[in-house]
Amino acid sequence: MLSSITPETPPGNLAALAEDHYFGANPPPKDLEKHVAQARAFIDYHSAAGRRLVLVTSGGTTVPLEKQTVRFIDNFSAGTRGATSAEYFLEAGYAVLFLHRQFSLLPFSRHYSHATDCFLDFLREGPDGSVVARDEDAAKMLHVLRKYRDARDRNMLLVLPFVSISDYLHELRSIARLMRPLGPRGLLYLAAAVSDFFVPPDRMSEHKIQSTNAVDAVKKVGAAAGARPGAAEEEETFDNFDSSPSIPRSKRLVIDLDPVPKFLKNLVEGWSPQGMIVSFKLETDPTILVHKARYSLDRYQHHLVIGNLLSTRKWEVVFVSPGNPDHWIRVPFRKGSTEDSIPDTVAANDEPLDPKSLPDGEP
Ligand code: 9Z3
Repeated sequence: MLSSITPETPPGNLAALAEDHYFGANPPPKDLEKHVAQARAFIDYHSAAGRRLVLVTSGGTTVPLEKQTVRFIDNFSAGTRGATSAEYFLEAGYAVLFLHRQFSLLPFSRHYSHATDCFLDFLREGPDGSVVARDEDAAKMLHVLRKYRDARDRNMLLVLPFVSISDYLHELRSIARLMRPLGPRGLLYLAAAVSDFFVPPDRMSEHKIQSTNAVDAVKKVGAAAGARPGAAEEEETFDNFDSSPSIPRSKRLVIDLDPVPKFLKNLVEGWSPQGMIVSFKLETDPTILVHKARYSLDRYQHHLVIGNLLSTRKWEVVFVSPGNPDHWIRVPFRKGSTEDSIPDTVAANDEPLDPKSLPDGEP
């Protein structure tokens, strides 16, 4: 497919070709059709009610090293920003489609999972062998429980999981396309920590990558006993990179990754052209954060990039939007976190942000 690219190919066609190539080569997650059916019903329901709907993506994407995946590369994200933001969007009246990394934090239950304390620590034995919340936790638990029940009973929250980077991209593309009829009532809030690199399927081992060559002997016996000629040799030659001066080649694992195509352009121009699109930019080097966020905005022409640094993301973020000066939201040390301010600020601005309307988060 990519062989049809020439120096004259217009940039728009290049993006479409890269999209066809990526989605053709990387198989969809097995539950994609089921998820699409659930997402369609959810979007149609809220669209008919004239409600605003936000797709919140959350958590890290894995990069599998094997097709039958035993090992994968992962990242740090626990899904705190996504899960917390989802609660704020519900509070602001949005229906929330929560596309999250399987087993990462979820709205509402996040208060009692992945915590330093086990959820059982919030409970005690009540009269007659019943289980009740501890007195000191009961008020907060009741508050969270009511919000959770309300969201569930009013069909305001749909939770769909992904695991790998390709699962995530397949799900994102399908859901973003379904959101098209919502026009500007659809908000895409892309907080998931998306891998920049992956192993393409044609270079991925089918089976668990071996750390010793003990299996070679078994294969040779199998080949000698009548297996397809050459099969053992093909397997043996699976080796994903070059040579090392100190460690024998057979003992090393060198991982050779391709860049994940940047699909934000396809999202903005094709999948959901009228939706309001908010992306996050994560860096560790403070000297490049704003520059990278601005670059992303200029390149993809969407509505808002929220920049954050790994080490300070809970206390400060920068809003970068077209035609506006950079706007920092900072929360005082130990007085909440940026999650408390971001969704309200975004929700208050359906259209390109006016910095005058942003809350002053300065300590
Ligand atoms: C973020 O920057 C999120 O704010 C965090 C939230 C992942 C830092 P936690 O889950 O962390 O609360 O622990 N998300 C976007 C990261 C990302 O992958 N952005 C891409 C990039 O930086 C652009 S879409 O290139």
